[in-house]
Amino acid sequence: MSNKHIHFELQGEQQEVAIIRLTRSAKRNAMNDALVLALRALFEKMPASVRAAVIDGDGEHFCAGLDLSELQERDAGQGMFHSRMWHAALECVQYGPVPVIAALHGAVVGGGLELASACHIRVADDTTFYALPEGSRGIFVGGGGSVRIPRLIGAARMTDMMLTGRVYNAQDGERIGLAQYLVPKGTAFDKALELAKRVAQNAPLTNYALTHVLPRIAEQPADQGYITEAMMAAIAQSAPEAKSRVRAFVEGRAAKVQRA
Ligand code: 1HE
Repeated sequence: MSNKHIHFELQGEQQEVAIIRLTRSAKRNAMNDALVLALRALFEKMPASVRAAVIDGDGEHFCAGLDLSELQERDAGQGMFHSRMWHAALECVQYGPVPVIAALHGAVVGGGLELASACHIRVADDTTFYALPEGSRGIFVGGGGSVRIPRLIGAARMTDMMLTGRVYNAQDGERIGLAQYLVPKGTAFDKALELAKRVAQNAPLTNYALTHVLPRIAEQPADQGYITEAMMAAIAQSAPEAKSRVRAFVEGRAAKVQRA
């Protein structure tokens, strides 16, 4: 399933982890239309063995965002469709079949940050920097950034990034919530893979609840959220896998929670 812009491979004993690597390092993994469509197709046709995925970028930078060389010559209608094409692709990442972990390094800018924010876990190495240069290029985010990024860092910080061109370094990015993990230079992929292998061990229904249901609950008014939660809890508990996992703990056969 690899193509010119994306390398795809399966790892793990059961081929349970998909590795998706952007391979346009000469263009700093800038996303042209072909790459956006290929990303969507990958998530739509994920092999059934896959339980978690890692998205990584070749070279020194995770992703320089939209391929600006394709931005010219687009009228308003085409611009709308183009943005909706990004939305459809990144919806497939966020609400696709499995949890997705981004391995961030170097530039995570513009559409690159939009891609990262569609992932469920972000691991950043200490070369990572985050920016939204759309503000200074006279354009606007179009890949779902205005919806997803404020949910990570708040509208005020995103406004500041776009108005002033503010760049967050790796440490500050982790502090404000752009990444959940901060690791030494060159180790983001290894950490992301380790986490993906761990995530892949969860009951698939629990992972589904976390990636598809929790974000919806978070957007619901509290009284509706409690009802949705109760329904999801009931469905999850009734699955045979949940019953056997809980029984394993009660009978002393499952790992305890370890002190952090
Ligand atoms: C590109 C792109 C790109 C690099 N589109 N070609 N994104 C931006 O505004 C980011 C623009 N890029 C940069 O600021 C820098 O390239 C980086 C900080 C990411 C990396 O710097 P550096 O010194 O390692 O690389 P470079 O020399 O700037 O770039 C290497 C090549 O990649 C060069 O092409 P070359 O033919 O001269 O070798 C660059 O032109 C090319 N390149 N970034 C096209 N983005 C859904 S809406 C989303 C809106 C957006 O994402 S706006 C884009 C924001």
